[in-house]
Amino acid sequence: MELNEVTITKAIIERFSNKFMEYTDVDVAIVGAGPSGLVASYFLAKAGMKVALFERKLSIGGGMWGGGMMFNEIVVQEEGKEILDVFDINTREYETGYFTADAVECVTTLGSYATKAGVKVFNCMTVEDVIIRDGRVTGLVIIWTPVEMAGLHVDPLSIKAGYVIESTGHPLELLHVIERKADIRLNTDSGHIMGERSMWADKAEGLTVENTREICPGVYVCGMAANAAFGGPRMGPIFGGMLLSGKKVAQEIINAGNA
Ligand code: 48F
Repeated sequence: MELNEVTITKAIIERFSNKFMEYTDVDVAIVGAGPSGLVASYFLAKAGMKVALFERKLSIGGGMWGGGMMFNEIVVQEEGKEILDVFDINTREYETGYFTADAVECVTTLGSYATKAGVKVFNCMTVEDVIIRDGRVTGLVIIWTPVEMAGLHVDPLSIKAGYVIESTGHPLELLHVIERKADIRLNTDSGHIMGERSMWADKAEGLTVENTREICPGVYVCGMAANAAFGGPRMGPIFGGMLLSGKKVAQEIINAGNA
C-alpha cells in the first residue's frame, strides 16, 4: 500500500478534533501535568470520571523528570512508596524510611497509567483564565502555548468543567488569575493567596496533603500549588507529598460528586 500524506493529515485532524470536541465538557479539568496532577487524574479516571488534563509544555511530568538538581532520582517516604507501588514503579530503600525511584520511570509510568485509565492529556495548551457563574468556577479558558510564547493576539477557546484542579506547582497560576479578576474570597486564613515559604521538607510534606482541598467554589488545589496557596513551605526533591496530595484531591472530588 502506498502511503498518502493527505490521508495522514486528515487522520490527525479528524481524530484530534473529535477528541477535543468530546472533552469540551468534562467532569474534572486539571491544570498542570506534574506528579500531583497526573496521580489525581489517574484516580479520578479510575473512578469513572471524564478527565481532561491540560499541560502547557510538550511533555507531561512537570518538575519530576529532573529529580533534584537534574540528578534524575527522586526520594519518597514510606507513605509515598505505597503510592508508587500502586503504579508498579520500582523503589529501593536508601536508609530506613527513605526510598528512591528513577525519575524517568516515575513520569513515564504515571503517564501511562493515567492515559490507559482514560485521562485525555492536552499538551501544549496553556490555561490562561477561568469562567465563573454565580460565584463558582465552571470552566477554563485555554490557548495554544506557542501563541502565548509568540505574544500573538489570538483569542482563546473555553471548556466546561464540573470541578477544576489547580496543580500548576510553585507559580499557582490559576489562583492568581482568579484573585486578580474575580470577587471570590479564597478559603485561606486571609481570604487571599498566602504564598509559598522557604524549604522545610518535613513540615512541607505533611502540609501539602493537609492543604489539598477546595480553595474556592469549583476549584481544588493539590501538589506544590496547595502550599503556595495556603502559605506552606517548599519541600525540595522529596515527592511523597505530591503523590499523596494527588490521591487526596481525587478522593475529595469523588466524595463531593457523590454527596
Ligand atoms: O511543578 P509541577 O511538577 O507540580 P507538582 O505536581 O509537583 C511539584 C514538584 O515537581 C516539585 C516539588 C516537589 O518536590 O516542589 O516542584 O505540584 O508541575 C506543574 C505543571 O503545570 C504546568 C507546568 O508546565 C508543569 O508541567 N502548568 C503551569 N501553569 C500552567 C500549566 C498553565 N497555566 N496551564 C497549563 N499548564
